[in-house]
Amino acid sequence: MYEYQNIFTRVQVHGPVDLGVPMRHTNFTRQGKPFFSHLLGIFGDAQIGPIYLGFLGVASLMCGFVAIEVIGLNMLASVNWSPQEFMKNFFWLTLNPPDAKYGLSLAPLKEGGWWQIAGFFLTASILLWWVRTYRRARALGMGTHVSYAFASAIWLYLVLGFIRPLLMGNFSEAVPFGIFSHLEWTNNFSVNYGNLFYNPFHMISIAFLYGSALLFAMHGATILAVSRYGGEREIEQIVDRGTASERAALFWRWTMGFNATTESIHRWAWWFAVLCPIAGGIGILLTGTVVDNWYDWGIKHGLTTGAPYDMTVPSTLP
Ligand code: 07D
Ligand code: 07D
Repeated sequence: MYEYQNIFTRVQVHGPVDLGVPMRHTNFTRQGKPFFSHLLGIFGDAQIGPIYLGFLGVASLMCGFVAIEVIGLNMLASVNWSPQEFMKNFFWLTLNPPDAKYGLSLAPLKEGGWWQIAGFFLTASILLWWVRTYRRARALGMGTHVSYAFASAIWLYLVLGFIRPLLMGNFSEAVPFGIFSHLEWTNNFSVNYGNLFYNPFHMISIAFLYGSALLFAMHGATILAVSRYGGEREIEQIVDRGTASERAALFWRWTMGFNATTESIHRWAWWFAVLCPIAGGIGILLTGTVVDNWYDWGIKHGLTTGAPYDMTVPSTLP
């Protein structure tokens, strides 16, 4: 009865390798001889491969490789080509966008030109990968929900690194490539534009971020809780009474009066996840273009009076 109360998937059923459905309308085949991995089977499906790379996959990986190479070699150059220093300082190393004086023009390589080249290839890689998700979904006769979810993240990425800098007339507005430098950029962005907390689209984005975590926890927990009745094998369950699916639904109807359905919970999850970067992208796009200072905006629209909070201990206390 308690065998399912484990953080990992415990049962690994092995059959012959599954080659998947036949492929239509393609010049490419799937690569690699499929094999099983017990270790990976603990986390997911034990069968590895075959993988479909195709033209778009190869093109995307090549562009991604060029981007990482340009970023990595610039970082290595910044520590005098010392591999030890590179490893030691990796989190602090950065490839920065051009200086403000270059506006939207091509900058000399060492003054942001490399950043522009890396940005071009990273973006090409991400967009090619997007088309790949779309085409693979279509080839399998699926909907394109994954592609459109990915597109929402790409929207925020493009706003941060391309669309907003275009509107501001300056690539110096864009995000640097670096672990801690991109955090500093995020902090500076908020400070320079009067604290992002007062940006209503940042608020909406946060609500969907937190909401996504909550929904993910509720859904994951519910399905695990009925996996002892085979609840993760949804399809056989949906129409019958007394099944895992019905218990899962009744649990929420009894605890909060309302329950999602096995279909609608995934629509909730999709919309919460997708609306996080969509709202975020709108918030970033408005910053510096329409609103220069979110704190002043907050005062004007009654979000805050502007009076500083007194965080000191009141003097009446002992
Ligand atoms: C778990 C899926 C796997 C993805 C992972 C990330 C790289 C970068 C670096 C070549 C959830 C792989 C990382 C490929 C390699 C170089 C130099 C997704 C999962 C594991 N951030 N951010 C991180 C990116 C922005 C912010 C971590 C990317 C904005 C804050 C990682 C982008 C702003 C914090 C990272 C991007 C912002 C982070 C963990 C692009 C506002 C953290 C990410 C392309 C949104 C956290 C040191 C993660 C951290 C963190 C990657 C954009 C803010 C390095 C690729 C500009 C406040 N970001 N980020 O798990 O620990 O995501 O930073 O837009 O605290 Mg970031
Ligand atoms: C980055 C989408 C792009 C990623 C793509 C992936 C690869 C790697 C991987 C090979 C994440 C490409 C992947 C290349 C391949 C492998 C493994 C999505 C990305 C396409 N904030 N804030 C948000 C909170 C503050 C600031 C969003 C909280 C401060 C800025 C989110 C707090 C200041 C920006 C959020 C807080 C500040 C944001 C991000 C609390 C800093 C943004 C949503 C509790 C001092 C971004 C409108 C997201 C945004 C953003 C949360 C505080 C600055 C909801 C909880 C006040 C500048 N913040 N923030 O999905 O959209 O990101 O803002 O304090 O740009 Mg914030």
